[in-house]
Amino acid sequence: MSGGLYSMEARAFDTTLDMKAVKPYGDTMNDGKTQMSFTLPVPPGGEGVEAAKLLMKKMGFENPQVSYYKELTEGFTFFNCYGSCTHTVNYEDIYVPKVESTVWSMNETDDFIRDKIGRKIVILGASTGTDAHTVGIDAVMNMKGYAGHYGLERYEMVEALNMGSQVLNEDFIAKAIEINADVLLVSQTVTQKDVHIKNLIELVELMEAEGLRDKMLLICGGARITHELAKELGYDAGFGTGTYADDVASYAVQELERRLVK
Ligand code: B12
Repeated sequence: MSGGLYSMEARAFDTTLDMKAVKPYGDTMNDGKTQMSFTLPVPPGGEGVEAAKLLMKKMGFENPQVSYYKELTEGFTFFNCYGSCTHTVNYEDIYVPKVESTVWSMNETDDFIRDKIGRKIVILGASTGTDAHTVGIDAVMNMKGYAGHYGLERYEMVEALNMGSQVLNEDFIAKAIEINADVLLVSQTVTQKDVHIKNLIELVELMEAEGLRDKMLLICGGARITHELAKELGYDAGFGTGTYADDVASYAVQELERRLVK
């Protein structure tokens, strides 16, 4: 559902809604009601609850309440809190850069490759550097796919190779050269002091040094990846949570064809 449609429906539901000053909704428009949870390095008890409430106030919540708390391990307590958010955002001012392509089904993409590219396209993927998270790249590449969307290995007109996780950038590039890849898919779950951002940048630098950067489509993805961040880091596109093979394949073939006709 588009943001526009949603706001029309919400406006019809309650005319006090102002899209220039949006805040959380609990049971009355603009009540700001928010549920929040966090862990504090303090023991359970009255002082801990007070600390949680004071923090909620500092974060801009009125009437903070701690509805549940539990000691996780000695000296650490988990808090589940409620409060009314005092801040608002202007929804109408928001601009989010997105990958520009039409999302096709697997069969539509296969047909497009047959008609416009005339050969199978080669896609290499991996979770690179120290990253051991494989579920994301598997979801996009595996034959069986993810949430009812077949992965790239299922596409008739795609030669897909998934190298798995913790693949060194050097090895990834060497494989890309060996199989003459058209598209590189890099999965990166950004954790631990942003070490994975540095790894993403290093791959771009290595490709530039090898004179490869403009010869292959370079795409990254992962839970904290946005298209905006990917572009900043020197990638052609970035995909985040909720991506399916359909999204990536459609974009990749449309972009490859754009480059072919140039
Ligand atoms: C499973 C898991 C692990 C497993 C991974 C096993 C495996 N074989 O993959 C193990 C136990 C190894 C693990 C380890 C760690 N993990 Co972990 N892990 C998770 C967990 C529970 C699920 C991740 C997952 O599989 N998601 C499902 C997939 C389908 O989603 P996805 O990865 O986002 O992928 C989708 C999109 O992002 C996109 N996508 C992904 N890649 C690509 C690539 C391309 C090219 C494209 C186009 C799209 C795309 O498409 C996918 C499908 O829609 C999450 C918490 C959570 N619930 O999300 C934490 C989480 C990701 N892990 C986290 C952390 C911190 C770690 C560790 C650092 C913990 C530690 N201190 O040791 C280590 C790091 C290990 C390492 N060397 O990398 C944090 C990251 C926090 C952050 N963002 O800063 C999380 C969020 C948990 C948390 N709340 O703290 N983890």
